[in-house]
Amino acid sequence: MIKDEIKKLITDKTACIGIIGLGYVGLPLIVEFALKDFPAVGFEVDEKKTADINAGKSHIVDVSSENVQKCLDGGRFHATTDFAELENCDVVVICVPTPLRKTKDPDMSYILAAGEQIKKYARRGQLVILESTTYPGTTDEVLQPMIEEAGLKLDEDFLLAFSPERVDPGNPQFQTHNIPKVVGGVTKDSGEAASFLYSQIVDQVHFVSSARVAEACKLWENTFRAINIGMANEMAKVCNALGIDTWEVVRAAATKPFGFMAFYPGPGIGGHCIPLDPHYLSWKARQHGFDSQFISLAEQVNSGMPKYVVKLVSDALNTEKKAVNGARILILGVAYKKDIDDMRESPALSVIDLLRSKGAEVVYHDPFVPEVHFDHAYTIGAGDPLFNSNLTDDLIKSTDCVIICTEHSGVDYPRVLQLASLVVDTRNALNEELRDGSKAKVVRL
Ligand code: SAJ
Repeated sequence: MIKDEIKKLITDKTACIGIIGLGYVGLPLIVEFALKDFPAVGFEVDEKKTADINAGKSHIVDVSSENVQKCLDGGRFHATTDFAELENCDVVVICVPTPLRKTKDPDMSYILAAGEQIKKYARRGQLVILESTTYPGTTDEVLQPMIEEAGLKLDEDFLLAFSPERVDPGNPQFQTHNIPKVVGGVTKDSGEAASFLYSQIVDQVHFVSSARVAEACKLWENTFRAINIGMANEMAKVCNALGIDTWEVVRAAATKPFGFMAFYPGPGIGGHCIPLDPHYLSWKARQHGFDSQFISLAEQVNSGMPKYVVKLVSDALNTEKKAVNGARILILGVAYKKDIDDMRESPALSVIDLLRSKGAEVVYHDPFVPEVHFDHAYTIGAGDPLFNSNLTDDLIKSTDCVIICTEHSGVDYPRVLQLASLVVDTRNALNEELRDGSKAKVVRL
């Protein structure tokens, strides 16, 4: 039985682990296996990333270069762009991006490219696992036929499973080994072999009955977040309309020790997971005649937040007898969330674009982001980057409005409140004490 053959290789730690894609998911994973003395080969299409890793350099915040070097020193790990080495791998884990097309449909090109390489070098005796977040059915409808086209039969020649990545970059409390791992096989043997593999590096493996259950589990996790953030954003508008302090309400609700989980309003949702993952689920549901109203409503509310923020700014300027047109506006924090440098899908980009299309002059200060690029999805500035401005007294004093889009730590908010005339705080970065001592007028979501 191929399951027993693969499990024996894993037990003996002679199973060669191949991982396609050495990004924020693949690199931590392969280092975990290599540090546990498994022979491991990392597959990349990026020559520089490959060379850096083979030189003992990590480009991922959660993986130390020391650990990469330690794996290399063990002589059983290296990175390569030569996919022919897949033939030497007994396990192949796919950790490639799953973005959206402009039409908000799944972009499966990275998974298909990985599948083609696996098919090209497939041989008897391999366990293939997909970790990339995708719609239920991908593993058995897309990957299985590709490998079978190589003349291999599932359960006799190869095994196939899905296990969602749950990496939370920069989270000091949860790293690969202590984040429970959900695993589902296209067949029972596949799921058992994949679970046994992960049990070598993860404290808790949660076995489910199929790859589809595992695929759907991941999408439920992140759709849960998108919808609840959408509700927080809608509650902010309700509280605003009723003249109630949103943040005081959610803080009070969060005192309930059960049956409530706090989410907070903001200028919209960014990142490469939450804005995208729900669309994989709704796309697949639509193929089966079901239209998910919650997902589209959450998308509508969340993607409408930049516009709502700009209206708050416009109304606030109006009270000062100023227009957005011609106003000089400083954005504090442009990364998609606090204390990181990631700009992917950041709502600050939409806020800046909307303000500039209304004639405002926009500058930004973000200690994590040296420059901001706008692609052609935005009205203004495609190809014309904005550069980080130092937070000088003159800069703050020269602005008609400061907008806090991301509440990075270490920003001198008291100084901003003393020198600015108007501050729009979309993240509750300014506590009551700061607000009470402020010379600037403060407007909040
Ligand atoms: N956001 C809000 N209000 C909230 C929470 C988040 O506006 O109450 C915004 C954030 O500012 C950000 C976006 O939503 O722009 C996404 O934030 P996130 O906290 O969900 O962070 P991500 O995108 O890094 O999500 C990842 C996900 N991890 C994986 O998919 C493995 C998510 O499942 C995690 O729960 C999340 O990290 C986390 O908790 O850090």
